[in-house]
Amino acid sequence: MKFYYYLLVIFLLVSCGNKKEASTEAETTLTPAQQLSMRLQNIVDSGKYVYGHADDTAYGHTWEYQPGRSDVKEVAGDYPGLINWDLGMMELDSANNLDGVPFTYMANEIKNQHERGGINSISWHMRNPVTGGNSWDVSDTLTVKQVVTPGTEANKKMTEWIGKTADFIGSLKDSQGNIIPVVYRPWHEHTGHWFWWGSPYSTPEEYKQLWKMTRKVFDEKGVNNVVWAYSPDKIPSEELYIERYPGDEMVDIMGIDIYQFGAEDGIEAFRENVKSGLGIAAKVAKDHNKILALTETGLESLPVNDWYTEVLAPAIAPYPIAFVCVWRNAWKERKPEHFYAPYPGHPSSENFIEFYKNPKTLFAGDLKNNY
Ligand code: BMA
Repeated sequence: MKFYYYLLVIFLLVSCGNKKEASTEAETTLTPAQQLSMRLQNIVDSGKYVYGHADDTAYGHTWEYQPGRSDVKEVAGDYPGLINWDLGMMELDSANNLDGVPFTYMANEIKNQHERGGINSISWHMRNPVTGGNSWDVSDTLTVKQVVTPGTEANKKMTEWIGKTADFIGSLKDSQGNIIPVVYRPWHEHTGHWFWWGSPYSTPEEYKQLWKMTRKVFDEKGVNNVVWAYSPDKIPSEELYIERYPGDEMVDIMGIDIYQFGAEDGIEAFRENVKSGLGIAAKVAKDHNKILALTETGLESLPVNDWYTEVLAPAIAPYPIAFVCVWRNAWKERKPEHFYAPYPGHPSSENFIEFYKNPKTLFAGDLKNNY
């Protein structure tokens, strides 16, 4: 009897060992991007979502570039689960991005966020390659057409610009030299009128070409650490959500950007916009078998003290999002009213701690331990 028992133990040990080997092998054959996609899918399957904050560890309401600091951590005790970074001005070889963040600092903070278990996402407010203005320069309505027409100056310039972002993203590494996967969300809010790539200034086909040329450059360089996110601004219909969608082979995450404007008087419209916009995105994401996210949101200055628990959390609760990301907390010497997460002493702080304690919200520590 004892003999059979030992045999059974040996058999179990051997088969567990094999399984472990098999799964390690499977993990190593996945690209960094596939690993992050799986992680995001696991998060969705758990019924929880990651809380994100743009530029979180670069600066906050009362400070700039002090390693280790974060308004979110100083209020809630942990770093956000996701931090968004912006590559605007990288195209001009500037040392700092459009909001002043040095790209070397950014790369280091992406590493820190990754090593604490968190996720990074990246957006790109790039200049207008035809006028020389910024992303918001919509004075030339043919910019997109020129950019996507092979052989034009604008097309050459943009191909180079995309190459610079691909090199940066492809070079993001942790302390062990492993490539760090990121969510990348180029050409965002294209259903709005404020960026030169917005829908009034291009045909759907031209807009899709922007994506195609971007993917071509990244693929040719062999960049394999990008989970691609598509994120229109709020839209009234499924048709409009999909009208400029570049295709299932280009996109991993279907997102949407929806902000609240106004204080108490803006709550109802925000609820409606999330219900319709995120509802549409959720349906389309399901149909296309993609991950859903609320890629940008927020209420500037947080004039509604319980916004996080009474407005945001209930509005997004019905939808299977992987993450929700609020915009940045600008340093008060630059833009005093421009913040979306509370800082210590802000009247919303207590409420934010409640939001942090909500079992559905995931911060960096939760991700490190469980996902
Ligand atoms: C906007 C504002 C701007 C900023 C831009 C890119 O929403 O925050 O101040 O330059 O995003 O980050």
